[in-house]
Amino acid sequence: MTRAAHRAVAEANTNIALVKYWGKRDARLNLPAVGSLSLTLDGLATRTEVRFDAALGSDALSLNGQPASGTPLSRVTQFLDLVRARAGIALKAQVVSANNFPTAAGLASSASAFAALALASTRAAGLTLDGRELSQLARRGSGSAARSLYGGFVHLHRGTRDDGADCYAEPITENGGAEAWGVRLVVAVTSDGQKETLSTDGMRHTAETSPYYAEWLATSEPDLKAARQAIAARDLEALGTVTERSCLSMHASAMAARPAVVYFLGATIDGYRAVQAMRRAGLPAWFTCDAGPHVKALTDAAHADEVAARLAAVPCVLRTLVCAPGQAARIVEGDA
Ligand code: 2P0
Repeated sequence: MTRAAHRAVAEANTNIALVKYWGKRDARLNLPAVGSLSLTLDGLATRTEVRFDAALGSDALSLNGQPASGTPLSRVTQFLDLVRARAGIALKAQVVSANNFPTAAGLASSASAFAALALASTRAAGLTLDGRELSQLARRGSGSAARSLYGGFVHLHRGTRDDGADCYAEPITENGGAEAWGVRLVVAVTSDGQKETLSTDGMRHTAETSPYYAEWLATSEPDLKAARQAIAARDLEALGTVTERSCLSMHASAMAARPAVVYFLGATIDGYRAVQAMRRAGLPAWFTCDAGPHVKALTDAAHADEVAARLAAVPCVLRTLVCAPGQAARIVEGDA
């Protein structure tokens, strides 16, 4: 391996699931219990540099300009161990990662983080993986990260094999396709605090204790099929309808866990009601929400500013953000 091949920098955008992932069928391989379908978002990205260096005695991580230890570092080390095993190297790495949006604010930073880490670390280790292999690797870091390797609409297949070989992400449209269709995702931030229950813990607890978990799982395949049909037909209303029901089914299963996992704040419900009112007023807008309290609304380019203005007027909404479809993860520095 040449010296230059030891370093690479990658960027990946975050994504929002329209058909949700919640629950695992294998925790060790991080295989999801359900497939999921997402939209990669423009303007919300993680940039990660990985440098393997014989002079390092252990992995080191800098996160948003601060040295990181504890769980973030151990997750990165566990992930790099997979890359090192695959590349047949033992070198430790310096990882420098920064988001251009708040970490752990419900905007799925682990998705962009592990997608960028997967791309940068494999390139720095001299590996050349195809998209399917890369998405399988990114999934080991975080399930939603598998989807952030691609732009536009992305389907992460559940797969059925125990080894996970048929669990991988696939782009449904070219980036340009999603852009040309003109969908938009409006994010209404309702809190600057860290979320209460991390996704991994929330979904495990839901699977273990919720009487509605099996019913939630049963919604997934029909919803994925309906979403794919809606995307193929460029039918925003059909896609929005599936988006909203998938989100609410996921949250219903979590809320029925014992004790309950509730991500909603008052502002989340107010935002949901505002989205319902927009539809009554003829605006195309459909609600979704992840493992945090922020309101997200699927709409189109022509109505995105109006949807954002109406969400901004909801009490306790701190700010809004209009996101266009984002591009695939990319190498920005390093050996080509
Ligand atoms: C999703 N979420 O499909 C769902 C909806 C949050 C709510 O994927 O345990 O951080 O690392 O695989 O990817 C967040 O879960 O979970 C997530 P792990 P991840 O976007």
